[in-house]
Amino acid sequence: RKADGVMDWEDYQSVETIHSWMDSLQVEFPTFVNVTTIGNSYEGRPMKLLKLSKKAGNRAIFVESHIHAREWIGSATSTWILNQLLRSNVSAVVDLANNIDWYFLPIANPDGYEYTRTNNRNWRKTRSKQSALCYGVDPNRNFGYNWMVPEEITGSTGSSVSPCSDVYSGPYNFSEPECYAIDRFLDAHRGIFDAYLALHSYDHSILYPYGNSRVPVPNDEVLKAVGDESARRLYEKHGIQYRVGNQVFILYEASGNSQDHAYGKYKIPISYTYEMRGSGSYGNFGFFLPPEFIIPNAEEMLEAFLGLVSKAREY
Ligand code: ING
Ligand code: ZN
Repeated sequence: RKADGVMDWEDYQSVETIHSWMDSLQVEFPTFVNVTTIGNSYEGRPMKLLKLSKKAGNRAIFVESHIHAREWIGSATSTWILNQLLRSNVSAVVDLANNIDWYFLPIANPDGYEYTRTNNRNWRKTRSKQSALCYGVDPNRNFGYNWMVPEEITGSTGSSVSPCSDVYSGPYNFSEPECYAIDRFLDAHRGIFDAYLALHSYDHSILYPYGNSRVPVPNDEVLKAVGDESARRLYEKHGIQYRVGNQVFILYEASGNSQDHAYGKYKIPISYTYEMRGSGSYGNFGFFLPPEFIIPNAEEMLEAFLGLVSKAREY
């Protein structure tokens, strides 16, 4: 183990360690790494975003991770992949780094993450005060597109109007500054993104819009084919089988999530939520995935990204 405050992937790292590591990358690679703060969390922590761009005119991919506080594997994985994009000599990875602009938001819910490190390991939401007794909104139910719109058949929004619920939608859409910051950033960068990837845990699945509808989206076949290739490449690394499909069919109804917002409002055509390790083959750890699984999970997710990009280039 390295000293506290030094970035590695043998353990989960604090918000501060991850953010200062991001800043150090900008110092190390000043010509192609740029770190900005796209907003502040409810408690005032920066929402740090890293842009990696090696070539003018590239299309771009947005990677959102760790929007749910207890899903620690999210930021551990996105930072590992980012590190590979910066340092790997593997030609397929170098190709990804050179020919795509990458925007990484490793910790989309910094208040929640810190709370899980200090108070309650099982916290999911943000940390905004919502009622006399209850805190937090589910940030993945707080986005504006189809916010609180029920699914046609079940009538379920997959969210709750109760401030004490773990899937509380919030008093209004974008009540949470974390979600609003993402929305403002996407609004200011319309038209540059071909893909929006949200990293969660745990289920071993690749989900796509809409979270409140079983009606196939116009490019459902593309999303299925690209997702299948991503899952195939992931499987080849360590043998974990991911399911691929519409969010409602694969998991459950969930309106107001970021994947739907990116797809529906900003017309980003490839929009997925990856539900990564925690269940199944390697033990039922749930959200509390031991740190020795960070690198295996990240390795297979890098393969998943390689598969996604190679297949998406056919369209
Ligand atoms: N699962 C996601 C959640 O927000 C999800 C599932 C994905 C819903 C994409 C909507 C869109 O509930 C976890 N584990 O957070
Ligand atoms: Zn989640």
